[in-house]
Amino acid sequence: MKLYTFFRSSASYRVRIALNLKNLSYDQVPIHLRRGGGEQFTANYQQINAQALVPTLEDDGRYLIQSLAIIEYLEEKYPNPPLLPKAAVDRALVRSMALVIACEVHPIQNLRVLNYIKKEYNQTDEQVNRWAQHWIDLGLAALEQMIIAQPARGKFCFGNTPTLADICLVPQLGNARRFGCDLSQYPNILSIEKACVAIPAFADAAPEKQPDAE
Ligand SMILES: N[C@@H](CCC(=O)N[C@@H](CS)C(=O)NCC(=O)O)C(=O)O
Repeated sequence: MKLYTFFRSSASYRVRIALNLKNLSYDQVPIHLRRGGGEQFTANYQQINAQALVPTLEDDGRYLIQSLAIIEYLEEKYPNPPLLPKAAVDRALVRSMALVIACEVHPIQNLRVLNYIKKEYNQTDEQVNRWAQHWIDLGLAALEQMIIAQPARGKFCFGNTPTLADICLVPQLGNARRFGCDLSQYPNILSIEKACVAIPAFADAAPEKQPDAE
């Protein structure tokens, strides 16, 4: 398998964690999101990812996009270790936690959205950062409550093994720090992060450990 990735991309980071948790080997193809106006916009890359976003996973000559679709694909093809719990209701809960990050938070603090706000609406870096902080905080506050309220409290977002929810959470915390969010308001999230980064699959997927890290 080949993963088209950027070290600092949190969506790519999710897929790296999932591949590592499932002990799957893969090659990385770095796509630099800023260099030369952004390598994601080259015609070659847009042929495999019409959205001009990373990640893309190449497997058996097929190109898969959207990190959650890629992770669900890996889950179906390589079910062990599972990244979702067994009961349908628990799976829905874990997916909902993942989607708080992947649908409500991440898309509106993404590079192209921030660039658009900055240029089209003449916002300063500080104003753009405040926008990102606002949406990240709203999502993390909800997630902290969901973690406290859920029936399978354990070391991770759900229970005592990492799931799709943790895979989305950890990369988002990196973004949150980059935008200067105060994470001390989320003690449960922070303790889950600590449990996650103690696992090599998470630690090895970190941006600073990637071959294209700067
Ligand atoms: N929902 C997509 C999001 C992908 C995404 O937004 N990727 C970002 C990096 S984390 C990107 O490629 N940004 C490039 C840009 O904004 O131009 C997924 O989960 O794969």
